[in-house]
Amino acid sequence: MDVKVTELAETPTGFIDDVLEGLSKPQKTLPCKYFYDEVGSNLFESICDVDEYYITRTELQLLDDIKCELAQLIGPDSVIIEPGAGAGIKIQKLLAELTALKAYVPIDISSDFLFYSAEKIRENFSDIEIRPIQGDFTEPYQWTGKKSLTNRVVFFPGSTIGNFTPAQAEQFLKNQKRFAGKEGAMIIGVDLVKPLQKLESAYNDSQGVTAEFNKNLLVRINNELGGNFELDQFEHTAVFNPAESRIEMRLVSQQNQSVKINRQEFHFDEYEYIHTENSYKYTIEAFTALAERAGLKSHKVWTDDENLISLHYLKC
Ligand code: AVJ
Repeated sequence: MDVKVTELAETPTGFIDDVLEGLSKPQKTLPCKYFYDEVGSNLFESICDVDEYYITRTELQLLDDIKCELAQLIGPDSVIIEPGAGAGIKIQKLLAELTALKAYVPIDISSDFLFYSAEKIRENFSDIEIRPIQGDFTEPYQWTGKKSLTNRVVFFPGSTIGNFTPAQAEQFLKNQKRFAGKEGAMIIGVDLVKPLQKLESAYNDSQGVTAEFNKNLLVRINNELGGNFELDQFEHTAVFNPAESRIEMRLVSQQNQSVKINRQEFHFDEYEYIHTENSYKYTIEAFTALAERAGLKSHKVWTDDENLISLHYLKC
């Protein structure tokens, strides 16, 4: 494969430091970016297929419906940057419609997925320049190529923005705006507020895929950091926190127990939990207001028939 992968500088100690720090807090917590090793990225792809998880399916359909309009807005000779590109399925809908795209820049923390998607896109769209970047997209990134690439569009679908708190999301959008430049734009996918039952079942699927995805964090700590979590002694739950308008994913200790990581011991009371992920839900109005606070102009918003999700075209 002739796709050159750029790596973002990452501190090799990041995982262990983040884990020890997170588990030392009064409310134990682990950063959700560590879900996505190869196993976890595959589990996430499986989540996208479970009946209860409506986001991916609905957004793919919406993208299909509006792809011509989107391509017109993006215009010719653009560069598309996709933070957290994953398997790169959504972008392929757009690539088919775009004329004279200059480059596609997928960014992902999982190098396996990055290679896989870059190769797939290379197969289907041989004339598009692909510049994958491996790393954590919340860190600043930049070009390594000589050409300065203009007409940049940041493509951030899938409600990934929901992993940030609103304050972090605003900061993220500000950073992307600076990166995209004056003529730049952003396409952001947002999961909308809806009845609690529908939200909670999307994160508590009956096949248990989300539970396995959540527990993969403990598997990684055991395998990579010498942890001794007993996987059966933690239970996955996801609850909607209405005050914060977010789903909280948790791993709940089933008994009074201690766990060792790297000779450090952590105590869990019965029912004490590790907070592993936030997934914020917005109204269209609330998200538009957030984007405007970040200095972006809301150009157009689309939603599906059931108002499950929205896609926002924002101008820098
Ligand atoms: C990838 C962050 C959009 O929050 O819905 C899915 C991750 N976690 N099921 C989401 C996730 C549990 C997902 N995002």
